Amino acid sequence: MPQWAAALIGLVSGAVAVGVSLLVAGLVNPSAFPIVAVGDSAVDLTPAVLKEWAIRTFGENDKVVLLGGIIVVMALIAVALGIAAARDVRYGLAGLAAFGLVGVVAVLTRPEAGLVDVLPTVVGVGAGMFALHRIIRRSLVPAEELAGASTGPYGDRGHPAHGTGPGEIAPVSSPEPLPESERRPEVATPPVMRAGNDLRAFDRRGLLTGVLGGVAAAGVAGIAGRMLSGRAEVSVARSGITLPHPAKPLAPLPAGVDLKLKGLSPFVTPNSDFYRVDTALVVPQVDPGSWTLKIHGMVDRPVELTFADLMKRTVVEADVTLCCVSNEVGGPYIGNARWLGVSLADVLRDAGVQKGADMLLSTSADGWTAGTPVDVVLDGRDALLAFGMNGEALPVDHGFPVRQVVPGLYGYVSATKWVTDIRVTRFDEDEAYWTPRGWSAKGPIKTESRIDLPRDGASVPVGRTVIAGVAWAQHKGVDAVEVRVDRGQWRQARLAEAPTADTWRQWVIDDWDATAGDHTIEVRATDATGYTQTADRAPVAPDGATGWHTIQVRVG
Ligand SMILES: Nc1nc2c(c(=O)[nH]1)N[C@H]1C(S)=C(S)[C@@H](COP(=O)(O)O)O[C@H]1N2
Ligand SMILES: [Mo]
Repeated sequence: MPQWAAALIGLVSGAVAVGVSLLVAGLVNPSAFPIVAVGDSAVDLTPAVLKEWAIRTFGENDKVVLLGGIIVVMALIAVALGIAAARDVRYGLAGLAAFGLVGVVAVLTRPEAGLVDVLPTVVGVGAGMFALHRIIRRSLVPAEELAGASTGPYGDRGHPAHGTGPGEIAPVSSPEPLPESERRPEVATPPVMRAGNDLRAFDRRGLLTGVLGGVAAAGVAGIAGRMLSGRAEVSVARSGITLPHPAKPLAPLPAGVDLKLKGLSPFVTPNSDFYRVDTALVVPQVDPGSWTLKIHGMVDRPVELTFADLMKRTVVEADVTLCCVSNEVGGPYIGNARWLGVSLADVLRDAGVQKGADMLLSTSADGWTAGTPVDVVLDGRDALLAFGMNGEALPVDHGFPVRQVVPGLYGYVSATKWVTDIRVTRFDEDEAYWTPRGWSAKGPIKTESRIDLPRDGASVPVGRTVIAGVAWAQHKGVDAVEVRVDRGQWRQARLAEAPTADTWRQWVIDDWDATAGDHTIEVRATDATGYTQTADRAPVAPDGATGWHTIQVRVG
C-alpha cells in the first residue's frame, strides 16, 4: 500500500476515534472529552515559566493555540499509526490502544473525575481501532483475488476488476474465482504486502469506500456530539473560570456542624450528590462570554449585566439549604451548599425598584420562570445571583453560569438556574411557570425534619442504636428536634451546630435502646418562631408537604 494511503487511513481512523469520543462525551460528561482533559493536564504539567510565556505571547488565545497544537500532534500520531498499521495492522491497533491509555490517564487525573469519564476515551479509541482494522482490510484484498481478477470478476465483491472500466461489459466467463489449483499468486501484478500472515494487495476502491465510510461516521458522531450539547465548549468555559474572592469570606464551617455519622446526610452536600430538579430535557448550555442578565420592568434604571460585570461587584458567600416543594416528607430533594455570588438586593437597588412592585419574574435561558416576592429579596437575607457552589463554578446542571438562590423559599419560586432576565412586576399582573399548573404563587419553605439513620425498613441489631437525621426551617432556624418510638414519649435530640438560620441542621439520638421486634420511629422539629411540626399530612401540591417523617425498623 502506498504511504499516502496508509497515512490517510490513519487520519480517518483518528477522526473516527475523536468523533465517537465527542459523541460519548456529549452523552456522559462533556469535560470527559479526552482532548480537553489532555489539554488541561498539559496546562497543569507545563512549567510556570512556559505558561507565562504562552500567556504573554498568545494572550487570550493561549487555549486556542494549545488545542491547535494538540490537534496537530494527534494528526501526526494518527499518520504514523496508519503507516504502522499498513505494515501489520496489529502495530496500529497497539499504538492506538497506547494512545487511548494516555487519554484515560489524563481524564482520570482531572479533579472530580469519575469512572464513567473514561467512557468517551475508551469507546472512541475502540471505534478508532475498529475503523483502522476495517479500512485496512478493505484496502488490502488477498493477493490471489486480485491475481484471479485478471481473468474475471474477483471474489464476492461484485465490482469490476482492474482493467474493466465503467460501462465496459464484464467478461461472462468464469464468474467464480478460479479454483485453488488454477490460481497463480506469483503473477499478481499490483504491489503485494504482508498483512498478518496473508499476502495482500492494495485495492484503491476498497480504500475509497472505507475512507468515505470512516469520514461519514466521524462526521455524524462528531456533529451529534456537538449538538447534544455545545456542551464541550461550555464545560471548557466553565473550567476556565477563576472565582473571585468574597469581600468578607465566611469562616470555615465549624467541625460541630457535622456529626459525621455513616448514613447521615453530610452537612455540605457534595455538588455531585446535589439533587437536581428542573424542566430541562437537555440542560441549557449558556456561554458565560455572551451571557447577560437584564433587570427591567418596574425600575427607574434598567440594568444589563455581563458575567464580567457580575464578577467585578462585591462578592458574598452564604451557606444556604435549597429545598424543592415537591419533596415528600422524608424525601431526597434537599441539599446544602456554600454559594458564592453577588447580592441580588444590591443589583435591584442599582436598578431602583418602583413603588407597587412586589414580584421578581426571573426567566432562565430555556424560558422557565419563577416569581419571587420583592420584599423577601430586599429584607437583608442572603438572596444571591450565585456563580459558585462549594468552591467551584456553578455546575452546568445547577445553573451555570448564574442562578438565583434565596434562603427560605422553595426552589420553584426563587432558585432560577441559567437566569438571564429579571422583570420587576406584580403578582396580580404576572404568573410564573408553576402557578397556572396548580402550585401556589408564593412558596416559603415549611419547617420539616427527616430521619436518615436507620433507614426506613432497615434491620438493626438489639441494643444501643443511633437515630439521626436533618431538620430545616430556612431563615427561621431549627430550635429543637424530638423523636419518639412506638408513639411513646417525645425525646429531645441533640442538635449539631448550624452556622446560620439558612441551613439545615443535623440531629442525633445517640442511645436508643432497641428491643427485639418491629418499631415505628417519628421525628418533629420546632423552629425559632416556636412553631412545632404537626402530624397533619399535606401533599406536596400546592405549597409543600407537611407531617412527621415516620419510619419502620425491625430489631433483632
Ligand atoms: N431554569 C430553571 N430553574 C429552576 C428550575 C427549572 O425547572 N428551570 N426548577 C427550580 C426548582 S423546582 C428547584 S427545587 C431548584 C432545584 O435546583 P437544583 O437542581 O440546583 O437542586 O431549581 C429551580 N430552578
Ligand atoms: Mo422544586
